[in-house]
Order: sequence, then C-alpha cells, then structure tokens
Amino acid sequence: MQKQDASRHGFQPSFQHFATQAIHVGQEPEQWNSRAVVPPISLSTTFKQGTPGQHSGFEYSRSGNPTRNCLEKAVAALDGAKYSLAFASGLAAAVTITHLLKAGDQIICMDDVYGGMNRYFRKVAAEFGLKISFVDCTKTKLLEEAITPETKLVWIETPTNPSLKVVDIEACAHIAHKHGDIILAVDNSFMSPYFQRPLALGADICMCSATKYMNGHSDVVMGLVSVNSEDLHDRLRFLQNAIGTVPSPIDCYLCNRGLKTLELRMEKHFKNGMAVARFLEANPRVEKVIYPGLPSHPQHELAKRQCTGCPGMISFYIKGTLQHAKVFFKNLKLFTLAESLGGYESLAELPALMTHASVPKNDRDILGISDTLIRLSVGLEDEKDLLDELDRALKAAHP
Ligand code: P1T
Repeated sequence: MQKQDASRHGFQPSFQHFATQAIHVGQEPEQWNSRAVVPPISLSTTFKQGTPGQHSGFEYSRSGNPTRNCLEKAVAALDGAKYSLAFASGLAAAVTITHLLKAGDQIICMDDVYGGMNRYFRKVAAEFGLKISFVDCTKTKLLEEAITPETKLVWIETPTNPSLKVVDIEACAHIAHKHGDIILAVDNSFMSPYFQRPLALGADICMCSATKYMNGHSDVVMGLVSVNSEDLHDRLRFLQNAIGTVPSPIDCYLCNRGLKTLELRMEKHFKNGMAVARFLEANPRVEKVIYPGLPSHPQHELAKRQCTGCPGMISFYIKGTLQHAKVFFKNLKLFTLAESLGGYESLAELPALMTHASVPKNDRDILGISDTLIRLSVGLEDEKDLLDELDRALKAAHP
C-alpha cells in the first residue's frame, strides 16, 4: 500500500510539474530581442505597423500587450486550460463573462458568494434585463429545479465566501450540460489552480480574483479567466477588447511574478490554516469553526475528492455577541482588520459589516452571516506566533 503523506491531511497530492510551469511557461527569454530572463514591463500603449492594418502581433495595448501575454500563458498552463485572459479586477472578469448573455437570459448564482458578486448580479446585471436566481448549489437537486429554458449561466464559488461551503463542481457541470448550452463558471479565487482545477472537473469557465492568492502580495487588483473552448475564448477576447476591462502591464508583471511562488505559498497557507483551524476548534471561546480541511466540515469528503489541499481561509463563530467580536479584533496585532484575502499577511474581518454588508440582511441571516461570524485569511507568518495571537485575542474577548 502507498504511504500516506501526513502533511496533506488526506488530500490528494498536488498537480505534477506545477512549480515548473509557474516558473517557465510563457516566460521564454527568446521572445524578447534583449533575451531578458524576467519579462519586461511593456508600457507602450501602441505598436508600430509595417503597412496600414499590418502589425507584428500587437497594435494597441487594450487589444493585446506583451507583458499580459506572458501572464496569460502561465495562467493557462496552471489552470490546465488552452486559453487564459487577464482582466482589471475579479469583478471586471465577471462582468465580461456576463456580457456573453443577453436580456431575458437567466443566471443561477450560488446563494453564498462574495458580497460584491451578489451586488453586481442583483443591482447591475438585473437592471439590464437579466434574471438572477440565488440557489444553494450544494444541494444539486435545488440547482436542477431552478433551471429554466432561459438559464444560460450557472455561477458558483467553491469554497464559498464567507461560509466556506464546498460545491460539487462535477455534479453541477453534469446538470448544466444535461440541459443544453448552459455555461458553468467557477470562481476559483479561494483555491487557486494549485488546490483545484475546475476545468478538469467539467466547468466551462474558471474565473478568479487574482487580487487574492494568485498575486498573493496584496498589491494588485486583477481578474483571470481560463477556458478550453475556442468559441468561448474568441467571444471573451472580443468582449475584453470591446468593453476595455484590461489590467495594466505593471499589474500583469507583478501577478506573473507572484505565480513563481504560488506553490510554496499555498503549501504554507495550508499548513498554517490547518494549525489555526484545529486550534480554534479546540478552543472553548469559539462556537464553531468552518474549514473544509477539518473532518467536522459537512463537505470534507467532497473537498478531499475535488481539491488537493486547503488555503488559509477559515471562518468561525466567536461565542457571545458583536461586542465580543469587536474586542477580539481590537486585540489583534499580527492579523490586520481588513477586507480581502490571500496575501502573505494575515487578515481578519467581520463579513456582516464589511465584505458582505451589501447582501440584504434577510439573506445574510439565512446564510448564517451573523455579527459573530469572523473570517480569517491566514498568512505566511510563523505558526506559533499566529496561535499565540489568536489565544490572546480570544482571552481578551472572553476573560
Ligand atoms: O476584488 P476583485 O478582484 O474585483 O474580486 C472580486 C471577488 C471575486 N470573487 C471572490 C470569491 C472574491 O472574494 C472577490 C473579492 N473579495 C474580497 C475583496 C473579500 O474580502 O472577500
């Protein structure tokens, strides 16, 4: 029998050659006259043409940029995709995908998603005549029941933000494709391709906010989309240029650089995340911990089937009230009270008042996004320092 790797906590080994691809694909020095080993930042907005209408691959930086190309090629390799496209933000990527649809079409969106996605679908896309239904896609029967002849896009996040529910990508793909030409898009921001490859599980679109783990240094806002279908790629490439949702070359450079350490970072996030989750679960000042890597997570077995590990995202309910949560935050030093996630530094936030404040109160109540739900993005600091800090802040909240 093969020996289990204890550091993976029952999860499959990660994808072969990942680190090599992250470092080399799309980065070939031969593509530059200078033979630069590190891709240059190509800031020029426009490129010289030989004769009118004849260019050497680049004409205007919105429609194509050399630094962006390097990043997109690397991301496609990591997502196991034929094509990848970079956008100005995760939301810009989502907006561009939504432009594949027309008025009257229906979007089924997982009920627990990033507050900004919920807001975009409800307050912007719906105003343009798209029908939006929020459904708990962890129950595939509910997804199937929600499908109508108008359904054109199913949008899921897994794990979800902030409740860390795990959605069965393969089952959702099966349902979407059984009903015709429904596109399944998976927001992979929390996992990155190091822990989860939605396209290999049947999704049509893998989207992520590269602002999070992909860039990993909390200094870039960006979105990424990977697809295998040439038709989807061509339509998205057209929309990217036509709408103008492109990132800056400097951000492309930074994100491309971030990818070089993605494997190392995700392994440390997993190690620290597991240690923090176990510590919180054993802590009498904590009501409940949600972390897909813990056997107590309702979809732990699915997570082990679908993912190769877990990131540093942990949600937990502190015992008591909002007041206890506030004292906890006040006593944090290493964890910064701030929105966002996936950077090298640890962050903590209260979704009900911060990232998910735009979700209607009634929906928040149904989803369990209460005043005592705290979300952590566990960074790359020393494990013992993180545990000591949480111990101190919890004791301050509940002396
Ligand atoms: O911020 P932006 O790059 O536009 O990405 C939006 C987005 C999309 N999908 C998920 C799962 C996300 O978490 C986000 C952004 N989320 C935060 C800022 C947050 O603190 O949850």
